[in-house]
Amino acid sequence: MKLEATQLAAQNAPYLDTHDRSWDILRQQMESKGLNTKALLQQLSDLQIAIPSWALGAGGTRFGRFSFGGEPANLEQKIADVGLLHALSRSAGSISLHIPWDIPEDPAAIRELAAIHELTFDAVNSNTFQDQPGQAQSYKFGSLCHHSAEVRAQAIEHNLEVIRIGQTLGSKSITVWLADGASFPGQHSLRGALQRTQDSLQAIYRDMPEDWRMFIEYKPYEPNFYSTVIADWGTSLMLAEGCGPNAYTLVDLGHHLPNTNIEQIVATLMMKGKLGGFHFNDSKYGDDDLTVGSIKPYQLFLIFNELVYGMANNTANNPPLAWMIDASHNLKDPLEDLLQSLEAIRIAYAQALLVDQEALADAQARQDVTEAQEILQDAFRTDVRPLVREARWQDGGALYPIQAYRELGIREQLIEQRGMHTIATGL
Ligand code: LRH
Ligand code: MN
Ligand code: MN
Repeated sequence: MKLEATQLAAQNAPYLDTHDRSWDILRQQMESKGLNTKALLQQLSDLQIAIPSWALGAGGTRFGRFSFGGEPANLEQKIADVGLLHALSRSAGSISLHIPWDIPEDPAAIRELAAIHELTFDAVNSNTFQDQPGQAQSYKFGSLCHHSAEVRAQAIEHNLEVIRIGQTLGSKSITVWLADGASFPGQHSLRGALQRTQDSLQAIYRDMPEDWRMFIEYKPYEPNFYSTVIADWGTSLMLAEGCGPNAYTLVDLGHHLPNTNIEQIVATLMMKGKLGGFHFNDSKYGDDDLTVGSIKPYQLFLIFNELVYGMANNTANNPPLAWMIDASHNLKDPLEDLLQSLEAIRIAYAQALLVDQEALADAQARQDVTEAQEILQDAFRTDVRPLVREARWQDGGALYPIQAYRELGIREQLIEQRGMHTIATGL
């Protein structure tokens, strides 16, 4: 199904007055502080977030997976779902595919379908953390790090195949996340595994098209519980530098040990021009993949504050970032959940755009710690929702996306079309 502009306009009509009143107040407040509201609206409108194909079904854990009903069963339906999210939010303009879960049988037709929904293809993701049917070698003991040259060759070839598939869709980057590691001390040589991973990544990089980028994701633990080969940003950065200028570190918010200062990692990577992309989610304990902003919204704001600063002071020529939501869980309607995440990301970005960077630099130079904190928290505590809503409305989206989604009966229609007992491919 596809939402038409006229449907959304009719849906918005009764709520426009209320929105206008709150927007007027905020606009005046921002203008009195010397902020350029037109520029802010444009910056918000430009922030487009990729939706991973594996987040569209009800997620799960190894303890169970509960169907939500109306979940997408194939790539065409996944594209339609992201199209719905984009029509409502105007902030989900691309989709990120996981191979082999989403191999396009007819790439030209898939591209055409994506264009109908105004979507492009973001980074493609390789998968060497599961064995696929008919595969000659097993990844049980690793892939790019494996002791056996045959396993490594198979994993390298898979990544190159993912790039070739991505090329047929117009994608320009590959994200490599490895489950490789050890669950017990002594299981493998820590140094040997890292060296082999470096060599394998270099082999992929050598054959990657020149206009492509490679994103190297890190994660401290899970599925391995003693050591992960690419455990942290330092290792990822070292590997990226060992590959070349088109390899970058990718930060997934959930892939840090509790209390890690993620905004500092962002600042460091941007200083080096090596931050390639972001996977947004939220967590209380580990890689919980919860809705963005549901647990630590201040952390999200502080991260965006570094991103905004980094983009405005881009001395190391960090390329534009690849933004993606990487979250899936068991409870909510996945599309409602993604709408909440999209909103949380734009809210944090809008708050960060309100930070008076000059005043902050001045307070820092004077060692006025209180003033510096006041400046950050003044921005964070501003209710920017009318600004985010206005940007979305000007772009033709829904004033209140979740409300619109419910009032238009979208899930009910999806269930009617696709059935009640559906399981989407994915994590
Ligand atoms: C595993 C993970 C990782 C990847 C995704 C494909 O932790 O969530 O973040 O990006 O699977
Ligand atoms: Mn991730
Ligand atoms: Mn993860």
